[in-house]
Amino acid sequence: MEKKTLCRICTAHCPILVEVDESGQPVSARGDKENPHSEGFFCLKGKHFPDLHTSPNRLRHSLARGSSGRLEAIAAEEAMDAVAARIQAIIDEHGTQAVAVYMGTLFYQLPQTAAVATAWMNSLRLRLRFGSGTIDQPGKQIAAAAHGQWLAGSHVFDECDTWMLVGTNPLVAISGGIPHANPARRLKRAQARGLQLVVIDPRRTETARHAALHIQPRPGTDPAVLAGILREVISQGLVDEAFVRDNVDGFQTLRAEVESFTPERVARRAGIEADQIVRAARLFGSARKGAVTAGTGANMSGWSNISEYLVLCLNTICGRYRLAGDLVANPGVLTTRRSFKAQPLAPYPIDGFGEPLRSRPDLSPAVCGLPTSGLADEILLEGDGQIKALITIGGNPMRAWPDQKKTRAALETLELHVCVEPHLTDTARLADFVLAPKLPLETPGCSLSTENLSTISPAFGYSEPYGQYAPPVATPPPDSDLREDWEFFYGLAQRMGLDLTIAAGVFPIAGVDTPTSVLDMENKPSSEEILDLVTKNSRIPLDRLRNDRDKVLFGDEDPVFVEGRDEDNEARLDVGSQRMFEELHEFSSGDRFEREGFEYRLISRRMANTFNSVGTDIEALASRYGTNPAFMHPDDLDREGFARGDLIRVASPHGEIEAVAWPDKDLRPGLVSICHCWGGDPKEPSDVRKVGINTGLLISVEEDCGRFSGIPLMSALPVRVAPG
Ligand SMILES: Nc1nc2c(c(=O)[nH]1)N[C@H]1C(S)=C(S)[C@@H](COP(=O)(O)OP(=O)(O)OC[C@H]3O[C@@H](n4cnc5c(=O)[nH]c(N)nc54)[C@H](O)[C@@H]3O)O[C@H]1N2
Ligand SMILES: Nc1nc2c(c(=O)[nH]1)N[C@H]1C(S)=C(S)[C@@H](COP(=O)(O)OP(=O)(O)OC[C@H]3O[C@@H](n4cnc5c(=O)[nH]c(N)nc54)[C@H](O)[C@@H]3O)O[C@H]1N2
Ligand code: SF4
Ligand SMILES: [Mo]
Repeated sequence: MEKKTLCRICTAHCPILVEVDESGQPVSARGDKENPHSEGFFCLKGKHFPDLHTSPNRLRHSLARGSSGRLEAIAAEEAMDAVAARIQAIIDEHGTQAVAVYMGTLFYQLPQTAAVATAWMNSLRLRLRFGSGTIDQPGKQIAAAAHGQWLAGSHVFDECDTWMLVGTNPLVAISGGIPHANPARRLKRAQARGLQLVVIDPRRTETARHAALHIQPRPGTDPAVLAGILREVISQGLVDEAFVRDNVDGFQTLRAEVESFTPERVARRAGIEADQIVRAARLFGSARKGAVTAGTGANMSGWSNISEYLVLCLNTICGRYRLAGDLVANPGVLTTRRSFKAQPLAPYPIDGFGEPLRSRPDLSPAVCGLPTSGLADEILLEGDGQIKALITIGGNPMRAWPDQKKTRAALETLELHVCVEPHLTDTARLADFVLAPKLPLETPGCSLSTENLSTISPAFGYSEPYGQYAPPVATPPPDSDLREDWEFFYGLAQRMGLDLTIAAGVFPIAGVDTPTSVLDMENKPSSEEILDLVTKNSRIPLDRLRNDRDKVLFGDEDPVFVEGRDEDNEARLDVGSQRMFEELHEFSSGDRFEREGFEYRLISRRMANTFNSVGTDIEALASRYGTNPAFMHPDDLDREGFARGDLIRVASPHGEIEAVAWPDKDLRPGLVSICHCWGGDPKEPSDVRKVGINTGLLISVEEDCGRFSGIPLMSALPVRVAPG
């Protein structure tokens, strides 16, 4: 029987139909062609979503490290008893500063998990919370704090005639930039009605192929390219002067700061044609509606904050926002009911939220959270305040954290490591307890996490009022003893005598009071009840989605228009932030990442068939290359004497890896492009052709880390290559 639900591997949350056998096990999946939003779009990973539920690598029981030193099956309730007692003992002896939590990508994709686990951390007053966001695109939050936010939102893709993407490849990552639901088709339609796409990426990506203008710069030079475009927008007279006059401070500072980035100077620094900067400014600035957005490429290559800040400045001086009286394209479905006002939220503090890490006096909690790149060192540094316990939820540190060897050493040092994880990952193998959860097809869910992404960046989230409820459609594997992720935190709270208050939404919405609810700690709420609470006061009640599963678009509700500015609102956006421009000065003074003898640059990329570490152990998803190859331009391969499939060595100033060479004519010469989150445990011998290699081995968490977030240099990293 086929059942309607949502894929939950990545944030696209594609509507799918899952075939379930008589015993309730999911067998196959396909895109839901009747869904008017996605029109059947899904990907190969989604096709194999059922395999994640039935794979032999899936845990059927929780695990605990026994006296033999091996991980052994343990009943879920017993596991919670033991984990609660161990955490409590550590807190009693060392205080809550000895307990840290790492929230990976899946944490944010499961609304009940995010809500209840956060409530548990709040109740314990845990300070040491780390997330994958600080090794992803932390400049977004930092730049937003320096710049302020426009509370009526940005133009959305479907209404725009220009669009600019910096270091992001939405046709593969399906992660924002172009709306998730069928991005290729949306792009095609938008182009048919005249949208001009500009892509800035050192690789001629699947997305760049469709661009009216593709700028292919040296990696790590986005600040130059963006400053150059800003300068041209200003000198070509393309500034939205009325918007700037009414809403923006710092314009003269911005003009002065970008003045030296002439097209010729940018061309030299970025290795491009000067004319491309002039054209990009014209394409972007002269259109009526549009937006520019950046992705991981622009954030991992050394200049996360200033690149994201310049992106916001470009949107702002071109007035790429909705104004009073405009129709709000997506006023929300499952997020908190709110009004949209044509006014700024003034800039707010970037940092100053508490003590720096003990191991890293340069890294303090900032608006993007605590720096995950500092977590391994913080665990390793002995003495007062050392972290004794780590709880990992929906993440895979051994694959994802930069500096894999240090990560391993840190995980081994812990007194207690608890993973909430459905698969026996490299990280789970090192844990003391693995709490085995049900997977999304076995639990109720909804599209809230993806809708809520709109709070993170322009061009994220849904561009239309879309919402879907996803009931449980499969039963957990036979003879399993699993709980939903959130139930583990509820169970720990009960055992530790904690009260839980959960907040609606997954990410807070600027300018909106988040509704909260106190949980009954005696009679456990159901998962459906938790869903009701995380969608409390939503514009469309979740029950309506439950009761009519075919209705997923809510554009026929009363339209919502942008309201005028509050009378007492005097806030202004800031395009002249000195703290941000300090980074542009540093950038201007030369290439601080250059290292003699390392003539190539390693850049990041995503592979279509795997999602970070997810799917790397599923044959059908890994088999295209069997590994994560080291892509190089064919001319570079010839020059080095490498052929397709050769083993080569790639060395950075911090480490060396063996990888499989692969030609990619779409790369700018001088680059090596390797996908992250592959590779086994560095302490155990493994075949790179079968398990791939971890690029985290090349990355340093000590040098070249970004200000405020600590994001290491994970793209544009200097490397050299040699035969394997
Ligand atoms: N060198 C380098 N490193 C990188 C990057 C890079 O480009 N280059 N990219 C970075 C980025 S952008 C990110 S976001 C991070 C990703 O960092 P992580 O989030 O730490 O890594 P993932 O592989 O996404 O981890 C997801 C985990 O969730 C588990 N999981 C799946 N379903 C469920 C579920 O229902 N419940 C629970 N509890 N767990 C589940 C999966 O098995 C998997 O182990 O990696 C970063 N690391
Ligand atoms: N299939 C698949 N989808 C995914 C993921 C996955 O692993 N697989 N991961 C998910 C996650 S966690 C995230 S955060 C998102 C990320 O989504 P995106 O940010 O879109 O990630 P990528 O597809 O890697 O695109 C980054 C691009 O940046 C380019 N780049 C590298 N260095 C530079 C630079 O210095 N400057 C510029 N301008 N470009 C540069 C690369 O060539 C690459 O094309 O994707 C999500 N979706
Ligand atoms: S893009 Fe693929 S992995 Fe992501 S939600 Fe859709 S089907 Fe699942
Ligand atoms: Mo990410």
